[in-house]
Amino acid sequence: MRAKFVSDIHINGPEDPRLEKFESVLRSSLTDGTSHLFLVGDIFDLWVGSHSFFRERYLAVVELIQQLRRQNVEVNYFEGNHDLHIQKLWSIELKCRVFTEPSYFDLGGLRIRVEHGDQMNPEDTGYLFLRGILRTGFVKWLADTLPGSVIQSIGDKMSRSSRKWTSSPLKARDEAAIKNMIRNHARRVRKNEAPFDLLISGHVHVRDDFSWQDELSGTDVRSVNLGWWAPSGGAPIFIFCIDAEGRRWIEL
Ligand SMILES: [Mn+2]
Repeated sequence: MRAKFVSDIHINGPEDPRLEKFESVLRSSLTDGTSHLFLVGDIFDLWVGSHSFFRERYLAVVELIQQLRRQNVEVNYFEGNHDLHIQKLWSIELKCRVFTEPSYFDLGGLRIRVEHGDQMNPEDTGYLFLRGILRTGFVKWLADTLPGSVIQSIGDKMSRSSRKWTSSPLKARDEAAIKNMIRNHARRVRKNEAPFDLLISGHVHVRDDFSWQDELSGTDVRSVNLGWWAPSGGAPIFIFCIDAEGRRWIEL
């Protein structure tokens, strides 16, 4: 068993060097014993609907995913706020599992909750409202119906405005406050929704790794935020991995 967790690459076109890096993660997963791949949202800066436009734009990724699926690697794609309504292509054609809400997995003896993380901040009512609109059937229908070039140009605008919605409340705070929000969210959902040993999220672009002890059972609990793939020259890039060697970060 080897599970890899990747999120928030924000690949913004075929020329983006992060695309090649992502492809190399997929390629190495064909031969290194990877059994589970978790794409935890915002892999692409824009992928809306099941339009052939995006399939062709990122054909090498599509083909690598097909190869992984042929080798029975389980691929779980959590939609982010930049990759939306991807169900038809990614689930029906590519045979991946697509999630739009937090979900739980049993892996390597651990109960793991995975989520993109865009519902993490309950105070961000503006974004949560926008999220509701973006996920309606009407927007899904538009995404599958409009020509790809139109989607791309609407998407560019939406992407900018969604970034405004999501990042302006966060930018005003410092990194420590974002980490607090991640950890508070982990404690809150563990108490109010369902227990887990490990929570893996993304979205906030701040890499975090925090452990604590459950007050009642005394068991160890861990919250991991995957951070993001900063453009070249930025911070180092990490993915998270669970296998026989443990639960660890891998620097790319
Ligand atoms: Mn996001």
